[in-house]
Amino acid sequence: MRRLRPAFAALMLATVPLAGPALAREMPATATTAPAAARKANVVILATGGTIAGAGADASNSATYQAAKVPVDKLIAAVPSLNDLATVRGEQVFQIASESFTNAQLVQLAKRVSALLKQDDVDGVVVTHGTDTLEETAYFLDLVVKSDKPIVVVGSMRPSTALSADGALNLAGAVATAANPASRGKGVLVTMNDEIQSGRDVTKRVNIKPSAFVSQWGPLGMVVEGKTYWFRAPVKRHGTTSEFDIETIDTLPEVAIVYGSGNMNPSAYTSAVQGGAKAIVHAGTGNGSVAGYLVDTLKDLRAKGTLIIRSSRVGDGFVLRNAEQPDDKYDWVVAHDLNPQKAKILTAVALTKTSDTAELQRIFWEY
Ligand code: DAS
Repeated sequence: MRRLRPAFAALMLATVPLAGPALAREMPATATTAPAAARKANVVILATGGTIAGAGADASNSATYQAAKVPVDKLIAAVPSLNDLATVRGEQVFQIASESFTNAQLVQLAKRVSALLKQDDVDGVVVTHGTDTLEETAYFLDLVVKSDKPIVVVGSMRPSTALSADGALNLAGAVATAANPASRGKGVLVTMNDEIQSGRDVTKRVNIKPSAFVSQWGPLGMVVEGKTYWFRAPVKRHGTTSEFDIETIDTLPEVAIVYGSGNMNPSAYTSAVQGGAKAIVHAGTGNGSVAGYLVDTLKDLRAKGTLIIRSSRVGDGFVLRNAEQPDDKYDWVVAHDLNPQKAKILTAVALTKTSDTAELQRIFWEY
């Protein structure tokens, strides 16, 4: 084959759509292609703000910029190849940096997602979101939206104005994943940096690079050039197998996190309860350890009705029940492998149904 001059080859590549019919024709004969009659999936993009909607003053600004500036229609218009992947439309639910999310906004977003997925003409939902609390929103939706249709939460680590911005490709990956029937029943998904992560497991581990999002049990798969590749499926309850339903939840109880370190002050816990917390997630050192001089404070708070959940400030692993502390004796709960922020979400959801510690511990084992 005549060798193409590099510049011409680059031009050719630039005109190849990200995915869709052209790529399908080039797939090997063994690849399965959807029946010609199959319509493109209908995907709704719910925009909430964040860096993926951010804008900086200069292309060199990959970390200095303003989040939550670009409206959803511009996000969609910036990636024309989305229309090769699905029929998409956008709704601007919020325009905020995600560190500012409140429980009321979490509930409002989940109710909108639930309502859309009940519609026969909606095949999947993508939520564009800031990265700071993306993992909490993804887990919340995983717990309370009773649908097996794909829900994909996506953000970006660089604003669209920056060199090597990651938002457009992350959004394309999210739409491709939401449009693909193979994504059904896998719980809420997060597509960042070509990987498909479980909304339950994923966490933001680095604060300034595109590979920021990781799951200690590994990604579920990858999305590359508009196609999804799966290697794992979740085993924890979610969506239609969850006992929780956003249709029956209007508010979430207050849950506080107290971060463990040396030289703690018991007032961090008592003031959280005075501030309205119904439960405290102790982000303990190591295996959810509790300083000896704190034990009586936590026992006293438990005796007065506050739930105590032992998590860990350590990113990976899981807290063993009755190891560092006699949880059975103190009537405390362990967060298993959930980090403190995920444990806070599950505790708040669980408290909409029960405050029984045996039930809470069962819920932490199962979700
Ligand atoms: N402030 C961050 C947020 O909105 C920006 C981002 O990373 O999306 O979560």
